[in-house]
Parts: sequence; structure tokens; C-alpha cells
Amino acid sequence: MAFELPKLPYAYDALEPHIDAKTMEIHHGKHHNGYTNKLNAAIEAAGIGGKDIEHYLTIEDNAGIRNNAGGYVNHKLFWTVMSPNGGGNPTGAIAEAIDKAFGSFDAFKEKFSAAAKTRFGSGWAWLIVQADGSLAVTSTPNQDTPAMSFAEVKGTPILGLDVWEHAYYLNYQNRRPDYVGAFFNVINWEEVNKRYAAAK
Ligand code: MN3
Repeated sequence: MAFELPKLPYAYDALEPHIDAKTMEIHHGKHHNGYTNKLNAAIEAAGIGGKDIEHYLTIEDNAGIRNNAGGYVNHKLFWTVMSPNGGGNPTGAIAEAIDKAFGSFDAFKEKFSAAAKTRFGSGWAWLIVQADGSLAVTSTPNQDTPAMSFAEVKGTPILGLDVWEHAYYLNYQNRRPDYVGAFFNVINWEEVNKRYAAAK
């Protein structure tokens, strides 16, 4: 019943030039793999194996479980919300919902980018669906996720951007804003739409 590293839905070099192959290889094969293995080890050590991932996202005071359960789910989402055929303007229900919540796609882009650029240190920027069905932009430190029961701003993440240095440093060095800008060229809006429909 151990958690398993999901396969990448595309080749390591598929997101180039926006995200380089070496970064994807290390990010998926080393970092995500590490969170997965450490999550399994932490659950085993605590003697609480065999539950759904949602259960482990309610555990606040065990750092091994909290950090690695977050790392496991966050990256699982991250790979799917990017695509070599992504980018451009959103379409469908999410396009309408973004206009309604933020005024326009450009206004959303500005807000999401600001959340990603201003997250101090390591963390994530998110587009979430809140309990009342409304959209919000938020960010979390480390590997926390808005899906954690104790998150300050709670919701179901439908788009997430990893702003840990391991996600961009090889190609962008200290230029996080350039990486954030490039992310918009690979967003898989079809997947975001699917997640939006499921979260509502
Ligand atoms: Mn990462």
C-alpha cells in the first residue's frame, strides 16, 4: 500500500525551453522520488500505514509526514498542470471563473505571479477552489498545501507552481521572476479545467 512515484506524462525535455530537461530529470527522479520514499518511511515509522493521502494531510505535528505528504501530492499535481501543448489563454469554465473572480486573465496572472515571486524562501503558489466554490490565489511555505486540513487558507488546489530553487536554479539561477513568467507558456488549462470541475 506504499505510495508510488507517478510517471511523468511527457519526456524530460518536453517542456523546453521553458523548463529544461536536466531540471525535470532531477526534480522528478530525485526530489519527487525522495518525498515519496520518505513519506512511506515516515508513515511506517509512525505505525499508521494504509490510509488515503488525505488522512496524512491532516497531520500537523509530525514533520516527516507533513513535509513529505505535501511534497508527494504537490509534485503529483505539478506535473499534470504542465504540458508541451500548454500555455496561452485559459478556455472553458475556468476561463469564465477566472474572469469572474479576478476581473480578467491578465489580472489573475499578475496576482498569481506576485504570489509566486514574493513567497520568501521555498514554497508554492496556488490557484484554489474554496469551500464555497469560489477561486482564490494563495501561497504556502515549504511543502505545505492548501489541501492540508490546518492550512491558513484552505481549498482544493487546481493549479500550482513550485518556487523551490530546485525547480528552476539550473536554468534560471536567481531569476525566479523569469521562471514564473515561463510557467505560463506550459500551463495545461485542459487539466486545470478538469480539476476545477471535480473540485466544485
Ligand atoms: Mn519541487
